Amino acid sequence: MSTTWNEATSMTASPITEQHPPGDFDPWRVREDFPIFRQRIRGKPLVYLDNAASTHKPQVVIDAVSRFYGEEYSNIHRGVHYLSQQATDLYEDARRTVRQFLNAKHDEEIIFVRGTTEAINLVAQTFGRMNIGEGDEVLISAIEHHANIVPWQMICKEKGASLKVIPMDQHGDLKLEQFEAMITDRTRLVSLVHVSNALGTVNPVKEMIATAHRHGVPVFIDGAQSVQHLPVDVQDLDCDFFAMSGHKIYGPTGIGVLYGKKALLEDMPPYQGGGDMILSVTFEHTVYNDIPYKFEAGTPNIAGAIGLAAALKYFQGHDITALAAHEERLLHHATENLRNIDEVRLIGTAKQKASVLSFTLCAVHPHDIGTILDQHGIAIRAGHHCAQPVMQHFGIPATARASFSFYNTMEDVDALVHAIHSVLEVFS
Ligand code: C6P
Repeated sequence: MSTTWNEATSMTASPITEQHPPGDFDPWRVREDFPIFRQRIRGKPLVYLDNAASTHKPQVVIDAVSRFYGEEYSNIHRGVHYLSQQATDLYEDARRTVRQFLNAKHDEEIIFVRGTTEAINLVAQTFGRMNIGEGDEVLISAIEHHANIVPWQMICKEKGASLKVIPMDQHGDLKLEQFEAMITDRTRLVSLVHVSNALGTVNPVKEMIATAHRHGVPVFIDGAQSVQHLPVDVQDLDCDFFAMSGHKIYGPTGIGVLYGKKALLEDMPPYQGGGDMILSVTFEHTVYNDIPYKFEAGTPNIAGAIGLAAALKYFQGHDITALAAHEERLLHHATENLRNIDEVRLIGTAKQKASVLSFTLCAVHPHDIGTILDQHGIAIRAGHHCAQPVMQHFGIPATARASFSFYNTMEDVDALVHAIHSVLEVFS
């Protein structure tokens, strides 16, 4: 990758696109890698604009998972036989691939989990259980997904601690001027989304992490919506924990990653008990395994990890700044077109955004928008996007959300705009 996280995230929208003129990146070529685009939906070419929910899979990922089950399959860490050793190597190679992708310092800082949701719950139930006490505080933001609210609410309730929320403005930007003052000597953790799934806001997490660290407070970053759009370097960010989901970055479902700094992970108690997370067990006493195995009880999602590694290698085979410039152009084109429609209200107009366009159409419920768009072969998401507090802030029950990937084209955006006009005609 030619751009560091720092460079990419400090750029405003236009410098990325200026560096990469249209034509630098060919989404039509990329689409050939994804077999799903060969089919028609309701007799029409598939216009898939629900990438924030989940992305499609390139053939290399499908092949890696299929090859594992067909030719390489066995359980891991347990057998002395050839297949088990081979499967173990593949699984541990996958960990190394993730480590390189996130630029973590050590392989053992990478823990395979089911996804971002499980990563946050793991930290809440281990780090949180150990470090949060009565009267303590956990600081999150107003633009979090439920996955970064509820696990903290649960542990705060159990411990008699409180959840504090950094507010946002009417654009969906956090009120950063209030952030530092909200950190107190009772703050035990700051947990922030990197890119909002409902609004597209890109939080300046590097600066926020530095601020929290000045007060000695560790920071968890929810990267579910960032790794597929921005270069992420956990050492450069200096985050203490980072979570991502495989299925949102062209990998399989049911696999995700928790990154944690080694010293923190070593101090934390295990999450679940069972096989593989132990060194020795008697009825009286168990000695836990080292990290990362301490946090990977039971047979893990071996095929998922192998598929995720294939997805990350595939993703890294592209120039991420060219890819980001392309996605930015899609977002810009869609935003400008929707802005010109009187009935459209854009929800989320933050200074820096990535790949998400949420909107409402006056007098048309988002579910109706989604249903009519589906008749045009266009997949978007309609609902609260598991971010009900965000909807409450804007005084709406739901939005329609188009979310872009590097395999989307300008023609996809034009189809969206055209279909929105059809929705308005139906309801006029
Ligand atoms: N957002 C969306 O359509 P899981 O389900 O564990 O892979 O990811 C949870 C999650 C956590 N944080 C953020 C910012 C997210 O966007 C998501 C998943 C999907 O927006 C499903 S609700």
